Amino acid sequence: MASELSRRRRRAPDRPGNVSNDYRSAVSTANAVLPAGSKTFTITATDVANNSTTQSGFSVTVDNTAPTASDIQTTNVSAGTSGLAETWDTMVFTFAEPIDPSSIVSGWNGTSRTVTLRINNGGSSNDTVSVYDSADTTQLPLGSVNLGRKDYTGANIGFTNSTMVMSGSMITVTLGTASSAPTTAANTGSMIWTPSVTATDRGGNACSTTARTETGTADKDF
Ligand SMILES: [Ca+2]
Ligand SMILES: [Ca+2]
Ligand SMILES: [Ca+2]
Ligand SMILES: [Ca+2]
Repeated sequence: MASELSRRRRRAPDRPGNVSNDYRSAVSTANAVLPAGSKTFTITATDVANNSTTQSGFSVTVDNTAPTASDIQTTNVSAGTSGLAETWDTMVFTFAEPIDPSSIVSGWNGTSRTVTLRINNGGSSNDTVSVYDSADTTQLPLGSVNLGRKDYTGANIGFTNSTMVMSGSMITVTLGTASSAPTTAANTGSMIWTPSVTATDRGGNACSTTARTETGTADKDF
């Protein structure tokens, strides 16, 4: 795998009026054999008369490791019904390392934003979850979650005005308003999350699509 230099963000100091600038370069592939870890580098500027100056003291992190799925969990809202997907229930996608939020939504910095969580009726197969944009038209590259059971819904449901926020290696989706009523799972199950290769870490390494089963004792989700 090619070594990738992590992209670095530069934020200008806040100016009067709280106008700030955020700039990032494209991913640079520095060297295919650089070992992972912190590396220092210098920048040399040369003018047309060949006068040059070199500035040291810069550093980057080389990341050669593809991100992977670590865990998938749900929570049930306080006083909610376990096994029933409801407003304020959550689904938590945990990666093995922080991923680049802008690989999930272009320009996203990880702060709370509106999305649509869909629970798809699997019919004779298990029900599944996928996450779409706020308009419920474009699927986000959070992959697909097999809910491990068939009785979370009998119809395709979209939870509009759901929210998505990133913290460390976790992306938490909090359910919004259901387009139709889901059903309550009659018993426990274990979810299986298959991530999307479109998600990347900050070094641009594509996520492994190896599926990950919910950790812990089988329980009712949502
Ligand atoms: Ca990595
Ligand atoms: Ca619930
Ligand atoms: Ca179903
Ligand atoms: Ca479960």
